[in-house]
Amino acid sequence: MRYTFGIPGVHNEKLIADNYVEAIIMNGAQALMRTLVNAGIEVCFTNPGTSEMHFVAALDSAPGMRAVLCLFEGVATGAADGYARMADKPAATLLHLGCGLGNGLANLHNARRGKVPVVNIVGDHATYHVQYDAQLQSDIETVARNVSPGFVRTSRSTAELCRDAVDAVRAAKGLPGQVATLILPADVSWGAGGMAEPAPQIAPPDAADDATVQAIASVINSGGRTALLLGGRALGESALLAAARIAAKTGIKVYAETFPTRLERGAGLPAVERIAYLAEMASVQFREIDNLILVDAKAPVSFFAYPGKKSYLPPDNCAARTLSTPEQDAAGSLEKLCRTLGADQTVPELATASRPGRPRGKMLTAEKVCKAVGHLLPANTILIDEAITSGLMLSKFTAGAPRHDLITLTGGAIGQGLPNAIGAAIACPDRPVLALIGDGSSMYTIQALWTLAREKLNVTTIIFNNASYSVLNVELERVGAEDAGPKAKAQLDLHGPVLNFTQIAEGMGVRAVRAAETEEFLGALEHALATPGPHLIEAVVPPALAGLKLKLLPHILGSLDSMPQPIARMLKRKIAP
Ligand SMILES: Cc1ncc(C[n+]2csc(CCOP(=O)(O)OP(=O)(O)O)c2C)c(N)n1
Ligand SMILES: [Mg+2]
Repeated sequence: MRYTFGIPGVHNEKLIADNYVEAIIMNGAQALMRTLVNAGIEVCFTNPGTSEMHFVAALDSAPGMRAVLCLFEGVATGAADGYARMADKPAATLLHLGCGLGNGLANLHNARRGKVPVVNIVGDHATYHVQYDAQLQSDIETVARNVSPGFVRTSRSTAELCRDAVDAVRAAKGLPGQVATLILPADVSWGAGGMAEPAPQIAPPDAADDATVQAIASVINSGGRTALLLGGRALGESALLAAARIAAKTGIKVYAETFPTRLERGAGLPAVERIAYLAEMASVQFREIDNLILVDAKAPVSFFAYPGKKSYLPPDNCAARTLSTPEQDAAGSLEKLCRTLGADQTVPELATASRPGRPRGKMLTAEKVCKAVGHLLPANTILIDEAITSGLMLSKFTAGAPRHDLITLTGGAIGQGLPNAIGAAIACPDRPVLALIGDGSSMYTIQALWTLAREKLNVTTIIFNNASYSVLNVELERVGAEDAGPKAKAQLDLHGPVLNFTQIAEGMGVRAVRAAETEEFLGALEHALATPGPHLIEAVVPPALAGLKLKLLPHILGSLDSMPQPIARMLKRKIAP
């Protein structure tokens, strides 16, 4: 606290004198760094340029701030996202003007959709330089607003900088978590007279009020078919336990949103079924629901529009009501509902410990990789799923594995998984991180491997090399795009040259193994999980959905609606458990 200034109630002359001296010698960047550390921000994921040099120089004045260089802005923003998901507090980024921010946008989008806090710091030209419209000049605020709608601010002076930073931290951390963008002109950064600020006070969120809880309890007690839909912060242990108690007491269903920011799961925790990605399958899940209760979640809509198909997934006769909003305390609200329903002593149903056996058969497939993951998953793993079609069986094979956290692609912008792995490993250095990534997805932010190596992070990456944007072949069928010829199909195909991820990884300092056979893969995974530091396993597999399966899928999906519920349910379990 020696460096904080003007704290109400502090009348210690020595402290004030110290601060006065510091204020004279600190520039904006140094004071900003101290303000960030005061606010509990311990890591900055950087990709700097000339306008950020004073911020970079100030890093050495702040022992409490770890700086992690990322070789593309999308890696820095995705790492900040992964960090916050696991640390439950934001990291900072450091990006270079509008172009650097633009490069980082997709993963800031994923963070925004996941309601993840990020303090996004973007350097800018000096305020007086703007009028000359130099080469890198662009409208940063406009770029930022897309991912940072709740807080974009260009700091105008060194004197105001740290108050702006505190406002940014407050905006990022308050619920719902968000990307707060602070634009830092070079002269505001190098200007003298920076004064660090203390951490912002952030009021804890309220639980749902009594009237809302009563009304929802009445809906549940009314006897209609009801489901809870849990999203965001309702997917942590205490919220899940409360929901499972309610389900055990009242017989209602519990669903989780399709792409959780962070889902706690595995043996000893309640197992929740996620809403399916494919709208036709989600409709099967909703078919018998009259009341949908939202807990930090939106009523589900289809990921894309498809000709002739509904966008809004719950059936017309299903009423959606909100127990708690993203601004509120999801777990507290569920616990309150649990007490109101007299379910707080009810024994919840929990996933029992069970692992799949060792996968057999010579040829490796995506399904066998998922089975091997379930077979070997270490306790407390942070499991990152950006495997797209290759991960279809992952949930099934890991349901009874030791307790773990699952991170998924919240905003649908691929290239999230590898950067998330950096952040998650830095947030939780004692936990194993296992990232399952599609070959296509990995190439958006493949430079993340270099940061994994440089920081010596305990991350095992499995890349599914199916030489395809396989899911887009499914989508091609589903949207009914007819007459797709060789030119069209070439846009979804990654042959010629086939990527060699083992060489790519080795070139960035990550130990890598290529496996096309099951035993080879199992050996590589066992070794990677037992040996510290980053590892990459390139799993050479055929596309999970190909040939007859791919041809039949649109027909099966198209006829689900007219099938009896037990058959539709069984098919859903088979295709996307
Ligand atoms: C930023 C971004 N660009 C493009 C897409 C469109 N897209 C969705 S999935 C996909 C291909 C995924 O391929 P891969 O990771 O290899 O998984 P597979 O489909 O083979 O299982 C693409 C290009 C996207 N979702 N996000
Ligand atoms: Mg692929």
